[in-house]
Amino acid sequence: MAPWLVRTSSQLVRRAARRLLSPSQHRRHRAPAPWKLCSVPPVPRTTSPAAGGGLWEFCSVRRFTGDSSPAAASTAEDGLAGGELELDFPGGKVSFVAEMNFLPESQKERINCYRVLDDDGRTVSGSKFQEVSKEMALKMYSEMVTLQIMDTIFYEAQRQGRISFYLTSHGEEAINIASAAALSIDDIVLPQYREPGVLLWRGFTLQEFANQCFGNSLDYGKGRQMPIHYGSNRLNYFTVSSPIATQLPHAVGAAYSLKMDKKEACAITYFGDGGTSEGDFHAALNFAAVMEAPVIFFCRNNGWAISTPTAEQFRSDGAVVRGQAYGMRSIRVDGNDALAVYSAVHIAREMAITEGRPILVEVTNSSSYNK
Ligand SMILES: Cc1ncc(C[n+]2csc(CCOP(=O)(O)OP(=O)(O)O)c2C)c(N)n1
Ligand SMILES: [Mg+2]
Repeated sequence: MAPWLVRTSSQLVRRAARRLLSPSQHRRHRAPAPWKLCSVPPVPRTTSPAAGGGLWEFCSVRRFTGDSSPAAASTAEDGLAGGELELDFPGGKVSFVAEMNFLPESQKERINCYRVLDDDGRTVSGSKFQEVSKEMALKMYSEMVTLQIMDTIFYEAQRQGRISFYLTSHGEEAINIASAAALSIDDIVLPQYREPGVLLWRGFTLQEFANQCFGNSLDYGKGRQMPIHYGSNRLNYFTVSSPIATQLPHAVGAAYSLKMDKKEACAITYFGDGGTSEGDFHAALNFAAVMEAPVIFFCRNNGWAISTPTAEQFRSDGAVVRGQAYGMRSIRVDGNDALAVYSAVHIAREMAITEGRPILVEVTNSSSYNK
């Protein structure tokens, strides 16, 4: 530490200790300074800037743990015993330590992945999940099959030159259908391009899909968009936009408006691992966390952004740890497991709406680029 800094901090400690020993003097020179020596144990922090706390609450306040007696104060004057100090810093208390610890670049173990079904479709013993009725399970299965067939037909139509562009959701059927099944129609969807199953689940007909892909007169966009850029006001589904990740900040705004209107609904935005490499991802997560917007960030991590593998996009443990870094509850889920995806989104939605907070769900999937 620079000598002047050592001097300054020990002067501050001494001055603070003197104030404690002489309350009248303390009152006379009530400091505008942000440093304050006070008695401990510190009262649980009840006010925050968000809850109406003043600027004072927002300042750094140095508290000594233990006794606030003169004896304790003189101990403080003798030197800074690292473990005995806490910094009351915006966001919570921070302990001082004597060691210099750099955070490691990653956790020892990677974040685990929630699953309910094993590779043979049997329930993993002890797994916790949301029950679905037989009718619901059948509808989910039948929509997954419909999505696969629709994809095959349109993909072949594109290969034959009948439509100019197409992308399939092969391998991501469970991600599409199970997440959609866990939502309510009032929830606003802001998609990327690999989630037509969400629209299918909400009642978009195969004819409506075809109208858009062929850009005919019945297409809601009147042929002004590339194929697969679906959208539906009726079904609360924002139109797919080509630039990756622009829908994320939009979703936060939409979610915040739902919160202001006290609606029993959330916004959900879908994006790929490639979307997490855009600045919009970071802006949106921070914006949502600070504004406490009821939005679900649903990341489909399939390992690739076209020809760029995730290893060349980021070095973090996927997207899930980045949710936590922005102060958001986050979970990693097996994207091939419809029951796990359904359960995670069901709970995420409940938490987002009842607690007014964003949630990040990262689903892993390794099959969509192998088709
Ligand atoms: C801002 C922007 N940059 C680049 C592109 C070109 N592009 C289209 S799809 C894509 C890959 C996206 O990968 P990911 O988000 O992981 O989605 P996936 O295709 O894997 O489902 C890219 C880079 C784009 N559409 N927008
Ligand atoms: Mg991807």
